[in-house]
Amino acid sequence: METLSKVFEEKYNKNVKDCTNEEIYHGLLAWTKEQLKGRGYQDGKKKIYYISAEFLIGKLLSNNLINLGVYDEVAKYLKENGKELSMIEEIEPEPSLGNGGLGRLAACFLDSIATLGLPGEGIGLNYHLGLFKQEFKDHLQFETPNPWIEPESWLTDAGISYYVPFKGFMLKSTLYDIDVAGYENKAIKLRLFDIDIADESIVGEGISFDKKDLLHNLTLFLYPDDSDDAGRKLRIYQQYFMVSNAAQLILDEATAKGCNLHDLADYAVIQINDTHPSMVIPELIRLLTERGIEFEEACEIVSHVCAYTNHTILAEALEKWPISYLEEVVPHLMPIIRKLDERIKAKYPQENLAIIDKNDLVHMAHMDIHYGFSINGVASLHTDILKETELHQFYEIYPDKFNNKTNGITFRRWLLHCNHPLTEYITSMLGDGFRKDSFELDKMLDFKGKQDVLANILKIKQDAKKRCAEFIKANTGEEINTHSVYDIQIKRLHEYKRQQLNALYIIDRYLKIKAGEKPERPVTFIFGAKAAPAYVIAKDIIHLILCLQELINNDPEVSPYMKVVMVENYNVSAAEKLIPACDISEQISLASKEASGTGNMKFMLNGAVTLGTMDGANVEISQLVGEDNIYIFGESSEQVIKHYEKADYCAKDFYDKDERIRRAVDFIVGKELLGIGSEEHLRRLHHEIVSKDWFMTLLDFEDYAKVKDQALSDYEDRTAWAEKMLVNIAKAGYFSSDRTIEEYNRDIWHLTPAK
Ligand code: HBZ
Repeated sequence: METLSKVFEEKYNKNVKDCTNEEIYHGLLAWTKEQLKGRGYQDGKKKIYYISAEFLIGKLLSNNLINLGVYDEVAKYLKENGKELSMIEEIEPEPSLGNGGLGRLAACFLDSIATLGLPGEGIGLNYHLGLFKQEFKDHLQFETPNPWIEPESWLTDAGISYYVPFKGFMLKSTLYDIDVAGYENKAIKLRLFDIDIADESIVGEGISFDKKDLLHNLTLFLYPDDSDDAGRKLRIYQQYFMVSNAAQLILDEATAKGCNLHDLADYAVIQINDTHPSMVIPELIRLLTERGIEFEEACEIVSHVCAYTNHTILAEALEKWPISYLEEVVPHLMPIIRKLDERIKAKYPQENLAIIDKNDLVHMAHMDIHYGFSINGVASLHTDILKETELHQFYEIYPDKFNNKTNGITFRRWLLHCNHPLTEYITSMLGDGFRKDSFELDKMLDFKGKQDVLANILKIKQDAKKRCAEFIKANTGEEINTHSVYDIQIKRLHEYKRQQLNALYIIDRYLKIKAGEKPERPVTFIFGAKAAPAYVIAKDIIHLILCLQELINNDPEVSPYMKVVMVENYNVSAAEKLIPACDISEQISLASKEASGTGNMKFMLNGAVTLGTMDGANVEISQLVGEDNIYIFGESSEQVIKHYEKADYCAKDFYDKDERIRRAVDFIVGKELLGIGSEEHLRRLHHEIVSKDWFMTLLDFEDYAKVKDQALSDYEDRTAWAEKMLVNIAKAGYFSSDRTIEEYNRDIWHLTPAK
């Protein structure tokens, strides 16, 4: 710790004892960056370039200290000097460079690529104001900018720039790197492109700004509101800026290593994370032909370099750009895209295989599948649905391109960093082999039935619940009962994820308590979710939850038995505080709609029991833990897909014939909530659920309520519940992103790990 002490002396001319927490944070930041520099960067002939519009990396200090293997030493050093590392952590701003699961997955993958010693880097954009910061006012979500780049930050100017051509002008980029430490002596880079002239002062009220002022706004926000044409075009500008820079960087790095472009596939493999980076395909072809390669050969080369990951079957999330937009933003790509489309049409005339459809829309995923060599889904069920239904026409012509890569999470952040007591306890039971080989967690099963172990696991959970209650108090002002069951649903707000189903259960329970049915133990229903700024119904659902929070928590007849809290500005840091404390993990999407989910994995690893549908990775979780250790409800994905095919689901029928459902749904527009919230929002939501309910909430309500009641009553047998917790932790090993990345490498990337 001598070098660290020196930093404080040199930077502030002070002893660490006399430094403020801010000074300590900045001193630690500088010191850690120095330590990371000394790391061997993974290099090698062939490299993986993980291109993604999002990297939801979370705060970096503690994670870096853990991966550098110095966390305990630093914490001890600070303690000896009267400081708390946990307080220093609070100072760090969280970069909000992602929306949700897709961005967080990319961040977990970087950690695992580094840890496994694979040569690689992440490539994305340096959004100055990130995704918006969420604020609640009058029970509604408001968006404000989330600046996270301070004069001293994790970013390092890489001294690399490129020119990116747009119609009528060029933009010069600057590249910033963030070092990503792997576990034990390794590191890779996250490379974020930016423009020098981005200007935060153009942001007006909330997150409004002139979307046409591209020279100044290009890298301000992640996914600015795309509810209008200007917003959608801005996304195309951002995407092209990202991939043109990436393509230039990749070609430069490869040629520097001796690549003659014909053999590019020996030097580079690109993983296209969802369709946001898909324009890298025509862009690489453009650059290769500019450098003298024939068009046909350029197509061939690129087809051996690019692989595509699909994260959704929701049609509206699969990007289709109007030709007219592309002509306006990147006219030089359109002749290439047209040629790519003609080549396909010549071979496969079916409309549903076309890149450009009859409405002049360019289907980005179709381009990825035709001109990439691999397409993967993110959980076993999801990949099966892609093959059998959503992308069946492609599976028929390219069966060998399709493969599954079930998602994973980095245990460094989601156990070692966020849950020290549990980590230490597992270490005391198993030794520390599980830190590198997550499958060793399986050995916890040897402790089944051991009363002292079960008691310890319960104690660790109870302590986590106490710490979490403090966080909730600070975030929401609400006091919660630490002996209540913590039932948690944290994820982006989307109708298919069905936060509204949870809300209907809460209403039903409230009505029962009002009618005199007092439950044995209180439950705290915890939510955290941001809604896309232009997603009206999602915002209405937030409004409903916040109104319920107000009504229920302030009703002395009900609040001793249940409370509702919605955490404001849910992000990675909040997740780290909530997940260790969870008893029941809500994973209640309509079956077939959640591609995988990764929160479900974080919760099980921290000893929560899943309440979920047979959707996404829940299916694999249930196979691993067995039916006694998970609560499954609801219609199967096959049935749901049939309902959509036959269009035979009618929400109104459920509403009409089931009085319990009707009472809960009508409560949304009853006098209690109308007395608190906005009539416009509540009526619109009520109407949506009764007359449309596209994600079939009412179909699953009865079964959900039954199974949830069962889980809550099983919770009372504390020993049996602790055993479920133990099995969940033991079986989580499969969901390490190290396993996922090993599979990507084995099946898609074929890289040689550095020694
Ligand atoms: O990707 C999520 C899936 O919903 C989730 O099931 C999966 O676990 C996770 C990782 O594979 N997808 C997203 O998070 N998607 C987005 O955030 C998104 C953002 C902008 C878009 C489309 C999707 O235009």
